[in-house]
Amino acid sequence: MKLRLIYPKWEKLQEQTTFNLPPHGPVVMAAALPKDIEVEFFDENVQEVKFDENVDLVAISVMLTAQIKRGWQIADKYRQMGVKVIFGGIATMLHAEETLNHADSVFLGEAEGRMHDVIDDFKQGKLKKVYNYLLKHPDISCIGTARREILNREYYFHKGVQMVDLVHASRGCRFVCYPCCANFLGGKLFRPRPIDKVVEEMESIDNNRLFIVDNSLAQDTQWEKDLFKAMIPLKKKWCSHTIEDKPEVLDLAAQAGAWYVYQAIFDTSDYIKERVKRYHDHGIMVEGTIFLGMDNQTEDDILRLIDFLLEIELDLAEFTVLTPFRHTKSYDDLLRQGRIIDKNWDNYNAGKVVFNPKHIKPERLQELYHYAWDTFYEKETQEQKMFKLMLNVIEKEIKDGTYKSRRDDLAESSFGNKIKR
Ligand code: B12
Ligand code: SF4
Repeated sequence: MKLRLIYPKWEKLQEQTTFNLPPHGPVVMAAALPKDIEVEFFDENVQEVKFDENVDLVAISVMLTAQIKRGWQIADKYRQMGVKVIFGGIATMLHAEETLNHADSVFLGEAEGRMHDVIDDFKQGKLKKVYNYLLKHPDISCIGTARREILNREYYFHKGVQMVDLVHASRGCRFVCYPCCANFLGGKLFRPRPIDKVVEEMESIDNNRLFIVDNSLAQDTQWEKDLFKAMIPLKKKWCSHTIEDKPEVLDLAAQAGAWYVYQAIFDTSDYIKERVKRYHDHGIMVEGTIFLGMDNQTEDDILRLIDFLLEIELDLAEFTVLTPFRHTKSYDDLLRQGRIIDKNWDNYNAGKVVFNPKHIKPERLQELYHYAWDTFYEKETQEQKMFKLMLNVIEKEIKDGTYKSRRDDLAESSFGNKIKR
C-alpha cells in the first residue's frame, strides 16, 4: 500500500533568516505505521507536492496553525480526485472541528500503537471519521526510532551547513504557561522515554548536531541528569528548550554537548540576566524567545526589553508577537474579552498582530515588532550572530574530535564569505 505523507508549507517570520529543519512529527508517525507501507514524503516547505492519483491514501501532518489552511487546500484537491485523506499532528488536534470539513478522517493524539488499526480500517473501507486518542496516551516505551530515511536530506542545508536533526526524549509538560497549548496536546504529566531508547535513537542519527524538541527538559532533575550522563559518550552537540537552572545539571548538560538553548525572556530582571550568564559560564549559548504584546507590557517596557537583551549579550533573539493559539489560556482570555481581531489562521505565524493588545494599538505593536528585530540585529547582523553560533559548535567538535569538514566547512560556505566581506 502506498501512503503519501505531506507536510504543508507555512509563512516564515520574514525578519528571520530562512532555514528549513527536517520535520519531526511525520517521521515519528511513520515509525508507527506497519512496516510494509510504502511511504512517499513531501515537505512542501522545500519541494513541490505531487498531485496525482497514483497513491492509496494521503496523510497530512500539520504542526502549526499557520499550516492548517494550506493542509485543507491540499486535502480538498486530493479528495476531488477521489483520493482519501487523513489528517494528524499538533495543529490538527488544535483545529479538529474545522479540519473535519476537509478530511475523510481526522486522527487526534499520539500515533504509537494506533496506526495498524487505522490502516486495517482503511484497507477494509471502514476508515473512521475521527480517531480520538487525545486523553489516551500510549505507553511511552512504544515510541520507536523515527523513520528519518523517508526524508530527502539534501533539502536540509542552509548555505552549505547541514541543519540539526530533531529528536525527542519525553512528552507532556507539567508546567502551565499562558501562551502555550502543550498541556492540551500531551497532557500535564511528564512522560520521559526510556533513556536507553533515546540514546539508541540519537546514536543512529547520521548527524552530530541535534535539536532535542522536548517541551521542557527541566521537569525531573534526576531524569535530566541521567539523560545527560548517558549522552556524554555520544559526543553529539545539541540545542533544546530550557535546561534546569542548577549547577550540577548545567555541568552535565555542558559535558553532554549542550550547544545552545531557547530561553523565553519576558522581563528585564536580574534573574534573567544571571540565568543567561550561568548558561554562558557553561559554554552554552542562548537564543531568546521574546513575546511582544503581553498584557503587562507597555511600549516603554518593550523598548527597555530590547536594550536589555543587547546589554546581557544574548546570542540570538527570536521576536514574536503574542499569538492566541487555540487551546491556550491566552486564546480563552482574549476571546472572552472580545480582543481577537483576526481569525485567519494563515496570519497566526507569530509575526502578525491578530489581537488588541492592552496598552498599545495593534498597528503600533506591529511596528515595535519590526523595530525589535531591526534594533537587536543592527550592530551585528543575524548572519554574523549565527556565524558565532556555528563557530561555537565547531570549536566544541574540534575539541572532542567530532568535527567533520564536510559541505558545512565554514571557510568554503557562503556564511564564511559573508563574514570575510
Ligand atoms: C520542532 C518545533 C518547531 C520547529 C519546526 C521544524 C520543522 N521542520 O517542522 C521550528 C523551530 C521551525 C518551530 C517554529 C515555530 N513554532 Co514550533 N514547535 C516545535 C516543537 C518544539 C516540536 C514539534 C514536534 O516535533 N513534536 C514531537 C512530535 C513527535 O509530535 P507530533 O508532531 O505531535 O507528532 C505525533 C502526533 O501528532 C502524530 N502525528 C503527527 N503527524 C501526523 C499525521 C498523521 C496523518 C497521523 C495519523 C498522526 C500524526 O504522530 C506523532 C507521534 O505520536 C513543538 C512543541 C512540542 N514539543 O511538540 C513546537 C510548537 C509546535 N511550535 C509552536 C510555535 C508557537 C512555533 C512558532 C509559531 C513560534 C515560535 N517561535 O515558537 C514558530 C514558527 C514561526 C514561523 N512563522 O516560522 C507551538 C504551536 C503553535 C501553533 N498552534 O501554531 C508549539 C506546540 C510549541 C508550544 N508549546 O507552544 N517549531
Ligand atoms: S511554555 Fe514550555 S514549559 Fe510552559 S507549558 Fe509550554 S511547553 Fe511547558
